[in-house]
Amino acid sequence: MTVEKFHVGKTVIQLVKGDITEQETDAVVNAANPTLMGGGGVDGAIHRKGGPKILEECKKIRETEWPNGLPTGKAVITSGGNLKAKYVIHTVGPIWRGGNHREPELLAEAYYNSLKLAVSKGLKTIAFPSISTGAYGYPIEKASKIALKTVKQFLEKEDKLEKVVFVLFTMHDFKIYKETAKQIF
Ligand code: AR6
Repeated sequence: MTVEKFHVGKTVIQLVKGDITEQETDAVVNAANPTLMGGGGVDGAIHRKGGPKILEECKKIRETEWPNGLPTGKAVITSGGNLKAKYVIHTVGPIWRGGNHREPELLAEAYYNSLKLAVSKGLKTIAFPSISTGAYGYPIEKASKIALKTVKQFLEKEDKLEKVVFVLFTMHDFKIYKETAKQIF
């Protein structure tokens, strides 16, 4: 099985093995970098499939709201361009530097601020990739605990979301999230 389901109150937490750009949730989250100008991994895939509209909106955000770049842990929203998702929430996870440089706190903020932004826009469903565990080098066992705990804590106080999906790109990553989720939910 490559789909697992858990619940926090009325909200369904789903773990799936798949591609974030194929999700039909209201929003998909982009594991971006502070420039908001695209990159590899999830970021590259989202901009490639979503088309130029997303980048245009990111440029506007840089010109207006965040001229020096989006700080780690913060989140902003654009339309989803050609994606199935209506919106992309761009957040920046921390680069892993051994674990003593506020990485856990900043990773939790990236998830928390993305969820908060989704709720503030009235969205009901959101899909996350495993933020920071690719190019940014965050060990995935540690990252999965923070990701799932942060979502749980958020949903215990906020019941407006119907579904939160974690999209894991490989079977290996999916299994790690599944084991972590069994401990947390
Ligand atoms: N769908 C779901 N997950 C994916 C996909 C996909 N299409 N592609 C990769 N992953 P990364 P980061 C997984 O590197 O670590 C970019 O260049 C991947 O296997 O996308 O936060 C940005 O511009 C990994 O488990 O994000 C930044 O500079 C996870 O998604 C930097 O990388 C995250 O990998 C951000 O690094």
